[in-house]
Amino acid sequence: MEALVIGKPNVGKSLFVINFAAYLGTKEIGPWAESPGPGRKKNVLTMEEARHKLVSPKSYRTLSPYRVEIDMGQGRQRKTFCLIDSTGISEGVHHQAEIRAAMATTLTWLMKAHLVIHLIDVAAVGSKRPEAPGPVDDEICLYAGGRGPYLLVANKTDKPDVMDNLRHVREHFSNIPVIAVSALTHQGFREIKALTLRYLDA
Ligand SMILES: Nc1nc2c(ncn2[C@@H]2O[C@H](COP(=O)(O)OP(=O)(O)OP(=O)(O)O)[C@@H](O)[C@H]2O)c(=O)[nH]1
Ligand SMILES: [Mg+2]
Repeated sequence: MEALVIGKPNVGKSLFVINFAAYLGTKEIGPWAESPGPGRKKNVLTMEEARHKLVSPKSYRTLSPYRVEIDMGQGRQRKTFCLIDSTGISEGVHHQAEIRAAMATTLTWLMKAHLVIHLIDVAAVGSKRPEAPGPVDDEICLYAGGRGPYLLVANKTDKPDVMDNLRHVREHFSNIPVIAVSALTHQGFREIKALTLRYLDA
């Protein structure tokens, strides 16, 4: 099973993928390439190296979607799946060809992933920052939610004064549960794990 982590740039997809994978017992990330394209050198990173290299306050840090193999449990209880980190999806057509191509790869994953984990930045609600929830989130929710297993996740709940924003997000997406998480503090990971396991068994 492949679980795609998708959302606008900078919402915390990479930190979520790395920290959730670590929470589930993963010890390394990779093979990972600095940028897309054939013949690029690929590395395996420790979780600490991955946080250092892949997480950044700059938008479009992740240009080369990569898979993280997750192996949970042992023997007959063993469960495996793949988490996929992706490029931020933003409104409109981006002026940089490399970013457009990376977004296209992400949208291809969106069409075939078994589970879609859609992150929004609850701390950015109402701001003019690139990570602020916007029309593209409505479109991802409509498409992925109508297509198959889908989780809508409000990230960065550790940040101050986010409760009003969370209420606003829940009102906006009133027909779907919004799971509050912090990729930084691991808040909400237990719930995401339980739901992911349920979809693995389905
Ligand atoms: N406080 C807080 N900061 C977070 C959290 N998740 C991510 N961040 C920060 O938000 C910024 C963006 O995180 P990334 O994981 O690089 O975001 P991304 O969605 O992968 O970004 P792109 O790859 O550029 O699309 C970084 O500075 C992270 O440290 C969180 O739960 N809480
Ligand atoms: Mg990223």
